[in-house]
Amino acid sequence: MTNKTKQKLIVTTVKTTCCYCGVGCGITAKVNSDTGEVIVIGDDDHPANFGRLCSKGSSLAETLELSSRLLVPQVYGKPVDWATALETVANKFNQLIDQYGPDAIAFYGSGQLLTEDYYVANKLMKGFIGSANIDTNSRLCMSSTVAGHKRTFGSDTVPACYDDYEQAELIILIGSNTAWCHPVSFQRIKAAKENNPRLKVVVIDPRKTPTCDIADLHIPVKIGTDVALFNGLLSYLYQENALDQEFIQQHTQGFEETIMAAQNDALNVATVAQKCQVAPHILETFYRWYKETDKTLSLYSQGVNQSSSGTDKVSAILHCHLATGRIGKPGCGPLSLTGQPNAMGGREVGGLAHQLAAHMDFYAEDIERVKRFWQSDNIADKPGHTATELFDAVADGKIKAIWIMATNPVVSMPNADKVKQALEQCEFVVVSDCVAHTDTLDLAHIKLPAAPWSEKDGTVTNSERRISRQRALLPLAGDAKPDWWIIAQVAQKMGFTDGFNYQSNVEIFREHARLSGFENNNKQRLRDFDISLLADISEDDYNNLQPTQWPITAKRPQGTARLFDQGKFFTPTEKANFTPIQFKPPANLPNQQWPLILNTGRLRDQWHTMTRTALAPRLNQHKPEPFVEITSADALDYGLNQGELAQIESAWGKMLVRVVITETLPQGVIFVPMHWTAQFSSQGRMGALVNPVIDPISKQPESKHTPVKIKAYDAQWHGFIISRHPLVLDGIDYTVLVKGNGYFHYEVASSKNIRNWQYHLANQLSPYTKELNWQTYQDDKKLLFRTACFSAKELQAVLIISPHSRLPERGWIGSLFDPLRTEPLKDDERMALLTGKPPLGTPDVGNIICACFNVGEKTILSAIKDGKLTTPQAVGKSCKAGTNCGSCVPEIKELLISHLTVTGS
Ligand SMILES: Nc1nc2c(c(=O)[nH]1)N[C@H]1C(S)=C(S)[C@@H](COP(=O)(O)OP(=O)(O)OC[C@H]3O[C@@H](n4cnc5c(=O)[nH]c(N)nc54)[C@H](O)[C@@H]3O)O[C@H]1N2
Ligand SMILES: Nc1nc2c(c(=O)[nH]1)N[C@H]1C(S)=C(S)[C@@H](COP(=O)(O)OP(=O)(O)OC[C@H]3O[C@@H](n4cnc5c(=O)[nH]c(N)nc54)[C@H](O)[C@@H]3O)O[C@H]1N2
Ligand code: SF4
Ligand SMILES: [Mo]
Repeated sequence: MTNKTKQKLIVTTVKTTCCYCGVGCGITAKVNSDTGEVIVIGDDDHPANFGRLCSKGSSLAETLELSSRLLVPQVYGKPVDWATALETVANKFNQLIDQYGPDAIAFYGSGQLLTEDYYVANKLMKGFIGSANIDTNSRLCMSSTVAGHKRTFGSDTVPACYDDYEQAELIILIGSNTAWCHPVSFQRIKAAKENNPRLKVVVIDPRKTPTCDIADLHIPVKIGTDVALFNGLLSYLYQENALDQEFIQQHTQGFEETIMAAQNDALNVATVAQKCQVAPHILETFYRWYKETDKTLSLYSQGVNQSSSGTDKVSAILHCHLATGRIGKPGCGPLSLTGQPNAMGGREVGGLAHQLAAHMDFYAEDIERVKRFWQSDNIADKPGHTATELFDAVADGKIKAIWIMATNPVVSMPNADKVKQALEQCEFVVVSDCVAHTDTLDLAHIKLPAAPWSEKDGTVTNSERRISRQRALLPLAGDAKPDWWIIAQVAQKMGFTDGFNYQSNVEIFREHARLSGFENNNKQRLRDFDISLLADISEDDYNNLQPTQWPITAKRPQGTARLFDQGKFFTPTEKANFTPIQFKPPANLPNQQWPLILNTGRLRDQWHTMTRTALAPRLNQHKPEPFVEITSADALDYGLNQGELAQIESAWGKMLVRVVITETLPQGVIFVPMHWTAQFSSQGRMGALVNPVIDPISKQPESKHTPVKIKAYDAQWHGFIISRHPLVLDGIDYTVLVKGNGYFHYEVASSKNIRNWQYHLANQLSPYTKELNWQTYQDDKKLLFRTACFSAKELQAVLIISPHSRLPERGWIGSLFDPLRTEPLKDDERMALLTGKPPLGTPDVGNIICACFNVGEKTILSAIKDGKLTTPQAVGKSCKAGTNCGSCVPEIKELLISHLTVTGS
């Protein structure tokens, strides 16, 4: 046999779906079943991405490591077999239910569960335990959209689809940093714009984000004022006679009251401009474009949802589409960009505490129907606690046991210190996760190892209602099990044997599909979610299921691209509802004590609480540290300097982060990324500060608006350590861990003096290597200390301490730890470690801008300078940056501009 045929036998190709954002990109994975090696590329045939992947998706293979995984069940800190773990959970749940009733138990799930997992969790809690105390992180994510959709359409329906990107002539991105958070959709819109010069893009965001790169107009609204903006638009269209009166008459109800309320709220551009703090001519331009363009698509995300007026913001956006009849037609409509890979699947199975299953509610007839379908006599008869209420009930001791699956609430919930305390005090905390340590898992009494992406298998639904398969690439590692299996086993051990006797995921999917069509024929209350055509799907067909948009029924066997094409909605009258709404400012306004507003959100290369993305060194180099963005005027007022540290405090908690001065924000607002946790930083967990105010209808927290104060942090010293081995750094005020290629990089700073660093380091490194030798430079007067330690000739760690934050470049020191490097350090490199300056001619790449090709800021800048480059295309040609996923092109443009500004050319 030749080498070539040998290779062929062991490499298999598996088509699956990305586990990150709601774009839901198809992936083609090549798996070497002998070595477990995986290569990931975009699936050319998948209609969500047609072969494209962003930096996160394309580095998925780099996250498939076992050393960080939770691989064995643990009960009170002891590794046990599955039978013991499952029985412990089931017995304790039963005991607590006997003692206190079913509402003493709660589940907290996530849009990162597969539909099959989610279905079983919801069925167990609502159908058999008999409580609706199951909510999910979707409460923090999409619940305002769910509430807005239901109030307006009678159903939680996303009417439009991605094909509309190419057909639209006006795309409005509201509270969405699409360039970083839905990068493949962003690239698709960018390409559509290049192909169709008529297509205009408007970005509505208080920050000037990288998404503004393709904006014809940026509207920097004041946080929380979108209702005024869209009420203003409705009034304007009305006054300009630009409404579709026929559509309003035939297909909607409640218009009169709504237009009155809108006029009251936002009669003219001047009023709106004042409320939104936007220049009137910017608003006028937007309103005019909206009036003139039939094919209008509104894409929106967390700047809309995460607000105490989130539901009203959604309604205000939908109203403008209904009033102009721009819905259910190609190239127009509202389309909420969902965050998580299965945010939509969670909504389908009723993962939120106020829903039942298959888009049913807690109406008597729904309860009765689901009860019959599940053949259970113990179904919940009322909604349960929503996320913030649920953790409050844990804190109050009303909930005695909680099972958290696929989410990290100690980081992501508002008032997260309270959530942490609640879990510390809770009698019984069960957590299912894939990694061994998270801020939440570390508080669990029972730890259950769940199968991650690459090992689990089932379905997910993306933003455009498209159901795709996630397929396992690798066998289950250690004792890890799929979430549906874990939940079904606990159910059976609790005594619910009949309803949970699933042998495989396809059985669950069939049941879910069957329920979607079950008695779905009441003309008064038809349900939009219907995939009944798949109710008897064979195992083979399930395994080969092609990405399809629901509804999927006998009438629509190929799925459905757009809904509401007939102007019929899922209300008893089949008419969509207008609801009179009025702008309300955020609940907690800044004041003398808390003068600034904290806005929070995402970075390009990290996913939420970093449990997966932080494993890929190249994803950590874009923004290695937690930081706060602040305007230069505010920085001056509060005595902050670029690159130094600042303490931010709210009425709820504190954090310590690096200062980044920028003019992309309005004055009075600061921005902090949501990603850092106690696993990666000593004081970077932003959830601790975030106010727990919620939208009264959707109960979604106002995560984008918390009053805070900020002050400079007075460090005695700053420094960093780059080490071949992980270290434990206790007692230092500021520590941040950045995983690099072959090394662990720690940023450190403290207000307390630390003596004898060498001794501490030697202690930490002793488990890994003996007989260290050191080279040290010390200047006690200048408080400078640099040391490098070696074992034989191999570099083990470098420590640099200084009284100020201007420290040597980390990039070139990190590169000395490259695992592929075999030769010992050269003399000039050793010397460089002492002087803190790289040897002459050493390329220092700077922060990574292009994660796909690992190209740093400094490399790009020198390419621009040396080649006199003026376009991103020329930069791409010169150093490849920006030529794969394209997510970094906005930053390359910024570098081009900054170079032009500096050189004045
Ligand atoms: N790289 C990356 N991508 C992700 C994720 C990730 O963790 N990392 N997470 C995924 C998930 S779960 C989600 S939900 C999505 C979120 O995707 P996005 O919603 O796009 O992301 P965010 O950064 O949370 O917030 C978007 C913007 O809302 C703006 N904003 C704040 N307040 C207001 C306001 O009052 N009005 C308006 N109009 N805008 C406002 C913020 O300034 C911010 O730029 O991203 C998904 N994609
Ligand atoms: N201030 C502020 N707070 C926010 C936001 C914000 O913008 N600002 N955004 C909110 C939003 S939109 C969201 S979606 C949340 C996200 O916040 P979280 O859901 O808390 O964050 P993740 O890091 O995604 O947590 C997922 C956990 O599940 C694990 N996991 C991954 N896959 C699986 C699996 O298949 N099974 C199991 N059992 N575990 C798995 C991961 O290791 C990780 O520990 O944060 C919310 N919180
Ligand atoms: S855009 Fe990126 S993160 Fe989102 S699904 Fe596609 S590859 Fe994954
Ligand atoms: Mo989300």
